[in-house]
Amino acid sequence: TAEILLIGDPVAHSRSPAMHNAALAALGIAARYRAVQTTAAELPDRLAALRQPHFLGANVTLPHKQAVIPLLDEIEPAAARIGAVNTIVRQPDGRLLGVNTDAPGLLADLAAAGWTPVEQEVVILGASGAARAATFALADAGVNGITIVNRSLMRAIDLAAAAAANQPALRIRALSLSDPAVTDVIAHCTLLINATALGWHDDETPIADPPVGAHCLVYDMVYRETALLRAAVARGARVRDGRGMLVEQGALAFERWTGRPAPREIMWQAAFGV
Ligand code: SKM
Repeated sequence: TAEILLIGDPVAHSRSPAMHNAALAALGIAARYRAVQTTAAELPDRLAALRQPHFLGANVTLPHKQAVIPLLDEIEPAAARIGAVNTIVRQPDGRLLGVNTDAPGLLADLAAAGWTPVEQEVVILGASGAARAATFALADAGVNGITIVNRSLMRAIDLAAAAAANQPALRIRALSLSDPAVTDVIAHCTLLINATALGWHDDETPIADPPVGAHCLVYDMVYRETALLRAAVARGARVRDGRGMLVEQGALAFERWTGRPAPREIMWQAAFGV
């Protein structure tokens, strides 16, 4: 049986195994998808093992999306630009190719929500691999401006500089989460994205009560109802959780590993049961 791994830390919460195993079964593909908790110290060995012939590839999740890059043989140009990999495709000769399906997955789900990039002022919370994918995807889509808000200002500046080098016409800036200007930027934004992992536990949120207006779409990459989304609803904003993005980034990865169209409805049903 062929294998696909989810490499991250933590991974126990992930819906990817249920989602991908249902898709593999539906298409009669003799492979299984398995989450393997992997520390940073274990990462090189985990990737070396992935070169064995029975592996189709892997997904990579927090906190390793940037750290895997130097361990791969080839990075697709889009993933190289983003500086984050969430999908590894094992080539027939054993070489490992790094791909990013988070960026197109986010754009596909935003489009499904009826969102268009015209006249958009975006705030991205976080500067992780997922935040990098969101920043480059939205910059390429042609939004007006992006503000990256992060606990570590250095990491936010790094990401803003990379995106600015890529899209000189884009208005982009970086703010520390503790900067008083954050309140005003959030009040005026039209899309607020949580790209941090804060929200997996009920009491966690990147911002307790974001002062979003009713004109704002609040998008949480966490794929459950979060405290952030509840606070946004109370403010009258539109909200969307990360379920659609999980399915779409997974479907794009599945198509790369198997060469077959992904059964998106089966994947949604298996992951979320509705
Ligand atoms: O990029 C995705 C990853 O492919 C899978 C995942 C999950 O299983 O929770 C989350 C995102 O990081």
